[in-house]
Amino acid sequence: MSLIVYGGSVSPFVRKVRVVLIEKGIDYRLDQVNPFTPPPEFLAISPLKRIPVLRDTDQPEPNTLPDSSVICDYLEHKYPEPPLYPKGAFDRARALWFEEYADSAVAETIGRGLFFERIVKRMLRQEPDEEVCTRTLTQKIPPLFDYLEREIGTHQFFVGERFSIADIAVGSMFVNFDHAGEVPSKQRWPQLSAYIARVHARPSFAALLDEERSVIARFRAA
Ligand SMILES: N[C@@H](CCC(=O)N[C@@H](CS)C(=O)NCC(=O)O)C(=O)O
Repeated sequence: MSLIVYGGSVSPFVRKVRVVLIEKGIDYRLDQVNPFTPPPEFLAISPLKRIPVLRDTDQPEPNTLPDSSVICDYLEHKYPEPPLYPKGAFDRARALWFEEYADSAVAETIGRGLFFERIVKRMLRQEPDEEVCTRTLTQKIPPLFDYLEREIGTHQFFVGERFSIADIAVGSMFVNFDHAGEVPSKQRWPQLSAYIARVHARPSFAALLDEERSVIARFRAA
């Protein structure tokens, strides 16, 4: 097995990489790294101290790549089948835009405003600040989800009616929303809500959701 992913399984960015690997049917090993207490050698391969990092032992050293978007793009080029990026220049760029939207605004809002409060704080044996969560749910999330609702409309997937990196990135951020005990309202965001259920039902996402829910349940019980 030539590929090692360094990171924690509940990170949405690590999950993006794992979904790509599963969708492409590639074997890999996950080495758990907590980015907040990383082993000293991790800093040498992740200058921004973030997860994930990929190591490809088929390559001579230095053989590591940080950043989920860089890693997913590398995997697409090394293992082109099945393609997870649209072929046309414009569609490909649109898929990268949805990836960016998910990785920046959506990740920040769900990550800091909900997942950190309800899950990470419990891991640290601290109490969640439900006021922060309420503000996130009532003020910050609605415009983000309204945009996704408009864009998905009656389409199966975000770009070109094919599952792509856009769906992997968006779907991945919504797993953390789910871990924080939330689902998008079916009344306000019917299309987005059905789309997320569809994406999470894919075998790649379903397998990881299953694995992660048992980790999350342990923290909830703690
Ligand atoms: N742009 C990066 C973001 C990665 C990221 O922010 N990972 C978080 C975990 S979800 C992390 O390592 N945080 C540690 C820190 O910010 O110190 C990517 O796509 O890989």
